[in-house]
Amino acid sequence: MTGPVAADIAAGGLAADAPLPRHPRFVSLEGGEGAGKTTVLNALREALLHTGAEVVSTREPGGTPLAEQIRELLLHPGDEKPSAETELLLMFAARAQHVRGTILPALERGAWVISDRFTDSSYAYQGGGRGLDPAFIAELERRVVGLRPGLTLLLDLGVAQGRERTRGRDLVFGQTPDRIERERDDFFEQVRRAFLARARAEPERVRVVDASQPAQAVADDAVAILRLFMARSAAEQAS
Ligand code: Z5A
Repeated sequence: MTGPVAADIAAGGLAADAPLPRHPRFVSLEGGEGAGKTTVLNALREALLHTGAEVVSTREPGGTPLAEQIRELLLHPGDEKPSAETELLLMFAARAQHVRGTILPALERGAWVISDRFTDSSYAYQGGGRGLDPAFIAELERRVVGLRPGLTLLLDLGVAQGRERTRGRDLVFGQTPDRIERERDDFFEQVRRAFLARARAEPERVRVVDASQPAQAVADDAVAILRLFMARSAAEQAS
């Protein structure tokens, strides 16, 4: 991604006909609840640190102090239920801050960025799950975000299995499900379908990993995909 593109983002978005740039050092992790993003994030981070790279691990919603406050509003809002539109706009408010405050500065100084969720989650949860118009989400993505990851790993897992895993974790850590985690299974089925549709639409960027395997196998698959992606990016740069 070149300097002018970053400047365009900072100035408030890209021209309507400009394709969204993919940054080769920006990796996102996506999937339904309990898919195992935390384990995979740590494995990718280790693999990158071994190459001597600086690695910034971050998450959405969140990733800056203000964006983390927005996360609290989103996941623990009190008695008033946000509308689907409010939810979407808060996700993008957090993302606008995250991109400018954390992601772009890290990429510009040469670091790798691994984000636990990014814009694909908005297409899946607010588009697929809540039924909001993907064209509206695309417009926000263009105006507010202006970039896509070079690589997205979609950890795909059945809804029931994901629920079982998070229930086990919540029991161990005494946690209670947040507002979105309390949605019904059909909501999460729609989310899963929307994620898989994104992988079909952009197979080169969005790579599906079978997250029903044991944790080590999932992490190994993810690291193998990252290494292949890095080799391909290096070959492209050299040619
Ligand atoms: N959201 C949205 O709606 N729109 C957006 O644009 C964005 C987000 C950016 C974020 O909350 C919520 O915001 C999320 C989407 C929405 N809502 N949901 N649902 P979050 O970050 O707190 O939630 P999450 O991303 O779904 O996290 P999660 O449920 O914790 O999933 P995970 O990070 O993938 O799971 P994990 O913590 O790595 O693993 C869960 C448990 O399973 C844990 O005990 C592990 O030890 C275990 N595990 C992991 N892998 C395995 C394997 N392979 N086998 C067996 N057990 C495993």
